[in-house]
Amino acid sequence: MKKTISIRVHYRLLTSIVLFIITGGLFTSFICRIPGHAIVTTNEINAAKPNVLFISVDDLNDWIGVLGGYPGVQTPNLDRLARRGVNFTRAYCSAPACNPSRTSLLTGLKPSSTGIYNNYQPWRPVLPDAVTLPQYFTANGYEVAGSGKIFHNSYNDPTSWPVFYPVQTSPEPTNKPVFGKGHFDWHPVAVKDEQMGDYKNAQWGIDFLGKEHGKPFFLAVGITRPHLPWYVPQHYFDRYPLSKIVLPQVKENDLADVPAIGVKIAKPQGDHQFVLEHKQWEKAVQGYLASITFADAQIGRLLDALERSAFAKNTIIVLWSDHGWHLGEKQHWRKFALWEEATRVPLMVVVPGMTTPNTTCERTVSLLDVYPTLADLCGLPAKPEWEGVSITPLLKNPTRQWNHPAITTHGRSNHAVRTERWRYIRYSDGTEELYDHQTDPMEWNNLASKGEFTAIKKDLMQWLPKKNAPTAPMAKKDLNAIDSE
Ligand SMILES: [Ca+2]
Ligand SMILES: [Ca+2]
Repeated sequence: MKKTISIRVHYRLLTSIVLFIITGGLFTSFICRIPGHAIVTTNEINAAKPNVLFISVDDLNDWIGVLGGYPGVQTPNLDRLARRGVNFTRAYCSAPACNPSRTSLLTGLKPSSTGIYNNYQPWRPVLPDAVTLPQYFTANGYEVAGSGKIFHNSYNDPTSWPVFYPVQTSPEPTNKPVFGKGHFDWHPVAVKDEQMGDYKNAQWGIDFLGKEHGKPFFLAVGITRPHLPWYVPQHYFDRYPLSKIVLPQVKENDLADVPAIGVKIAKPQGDHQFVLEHKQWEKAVQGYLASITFADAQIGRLLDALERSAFAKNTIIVLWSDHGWHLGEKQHWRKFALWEEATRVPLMVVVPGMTTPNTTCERTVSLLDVYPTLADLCGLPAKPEWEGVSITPLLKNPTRQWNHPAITTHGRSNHAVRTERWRYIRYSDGTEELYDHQTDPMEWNNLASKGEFTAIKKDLMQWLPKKNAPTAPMAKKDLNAIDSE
């Protein structure tokens, strides 16, 4: 009898251990209280699997303090986040538009492999079997939740989110556009921060962080500003008096040495001419800066919430923007181009126990690397279809050698290859641009036609994608698509 009980006890114990191992010890949500300490949840106990706070910002270029794109920009929260871990100074998007950039990051696939190049291409019908980053975390035992703009607005993926709080709308001026055209517009709105959509989407994330979680979580929060229109509360505009606005440097005739497709992309007779004719350049720059500082404040609220939560010490933070933005450089506005301003993005990563505070990494990395990196950091198995590489070695040692140029694709067969020194662009008709960032950070002098750079070009060319997938079907004509068929 005694023996039977003992066997039963052992059997129960064994079953519990097996279940604990199978589920990663996460299926229970018990709470224990250690005398003199705050409540400790299973989440903290299960230190092997960190949580992930995944923050995306829309249309934010390098105009943040730690990237130095605009002197005097006020981004105290982005700066403090960067200083908590590794700030990547040469991070680039896979595509300079919302939908293709986000689809690439969230599926781990290059635009040139999927044919998702533009904003009006529903990506899910093209990639019915793709396992997205949130899906992969769900499949691996994570509690996954999203708030705001993660996928492109029109093509959010319901199957990716067990829990999702959609993009909230923001108040807008009654007589819009005020200074611009369409949603290419900028003006203060007489509302409190609390009435803004991004405030509400960040708040949802803050509330999530304030709750108990029995499993490790993957929380994605997408901030929509500084995406157009640049309508944010007055006090953000007040921080950037018009008299102190500094305009981007633009070289006269900069487009003279740019191939025809590049000139078509820049469209100097479009937004730039409009801005000049209506004397809006300073005001537009002010609107972008105000929108950046507004977005920064929402990110700060989220970071504060994480810091005061039970998850502060066991949560990886990754923050990225989907692409950059031109505000007149090369007589171009918006994204939709293969130059530095449109392709360079903020990317900062904090990994407790791994990254060193105040670290800068100058190696070229791609947003394509985010998916394999997060999987790697959380101990989840790599999948052969992923086309990026885990940048974990750089998180451990940001100055190590790294031979992975960043590739950006804009429309079919138009690519940019970025190494630490060079930007090489090749368009679908074979025309080229080559810039030496050591001497020409503004990309003013196209060296592609000069004989002495033949070997350098040849070296850069080997990184061009071998496959250029046909353009996937478009739901409607995209005026910003360079290869609208
Ligand atoms: Ca965007
Ligand atoms: Ca030029």
